[in-house]
Amino acid sequence: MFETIAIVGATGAVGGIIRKLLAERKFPHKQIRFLASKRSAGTTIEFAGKTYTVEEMTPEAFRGIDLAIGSTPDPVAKEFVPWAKEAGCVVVDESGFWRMDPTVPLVIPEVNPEAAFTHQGVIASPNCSTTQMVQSLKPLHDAGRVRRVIVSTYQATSGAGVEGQRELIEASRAALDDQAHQAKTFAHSIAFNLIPQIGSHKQDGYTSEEIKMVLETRKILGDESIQVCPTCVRVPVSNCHSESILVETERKITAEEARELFAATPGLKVVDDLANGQYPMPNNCDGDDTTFIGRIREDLSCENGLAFWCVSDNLRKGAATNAVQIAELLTRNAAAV
Ligand code: 2RA
Repeated sequence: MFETIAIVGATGAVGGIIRKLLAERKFPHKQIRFLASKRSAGTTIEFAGKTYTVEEMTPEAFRGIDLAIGSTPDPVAKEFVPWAKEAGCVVVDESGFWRMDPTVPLVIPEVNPEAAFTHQGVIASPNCSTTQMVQSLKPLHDAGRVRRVIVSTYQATSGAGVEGQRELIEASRAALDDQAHQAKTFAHSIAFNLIPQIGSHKQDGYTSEEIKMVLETRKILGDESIQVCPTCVRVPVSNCHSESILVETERKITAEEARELFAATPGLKVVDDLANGQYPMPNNCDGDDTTFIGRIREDLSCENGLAFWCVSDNLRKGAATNAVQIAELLTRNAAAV
């Protein structure tokens, strides 16, 4: 057991869910501390019926902490992770900064749990759009080897934090009232609109979010030969990312076999009855730790192609839940040693 645990970025949207999950799942610990930026330091938060004062994140603050779960912007993670390591604290980091560092394992507990135990003080949790896709690719890759993936994402505004969710409501209200509204979090108005850009321009016409889906998928599945062509789109949905995924495998996987493979995979749930209008949608996946799969069908244009639809709560399995599950893995391993 890690005696003293901490949440870094405790006052953010994902930090709040991590706090809730640690309490709900009765994460073993003797002491818990909450760290955040100077701006939030001194405020109080509740955990398991007690009130705690948020501490400022400084190098000294990590002394005495055995395990920290971090959910901060990339530049903050770049700064605090070395402080934590120096203090002997293991970090599960939810930011994007350390994910592609070759010395840092990138882990989805249902997919590559063994990688977590190779850590050198920090374990990264993948980007939300990658996590749900890779969860669904894993059983197909094991059964028939994934060669190529074409994915279009429909990403909720919560991916851009509470400001994104707020902007959806404010922009929608302004549009309904025929009022002008200045987009701040997003590059364009999100009300009654789709924005085919998440992140900055990265390379060859792809955005940073899209390149994450390519590189992180290969790293987690341990296969550099997997080809991924993503298009990431922001949609006027409050929470839960959806993805339309087309997979080409080396060996043909029928829709029936895929349904059985998905159904047998921990962390996935199949909701797939088109005739009766049953498929996953953001509104019925919100608040769930499961990744939902539906609309499973064989590709009409390619012999070994399989198409499906995938929805997951990006704040939970896409962020907080995955990080807490990694921490649980480490705790179980520590108990087993
Ligand atoms: C987004 N995937 O949805 C990002 C958050 N990490 O904006």
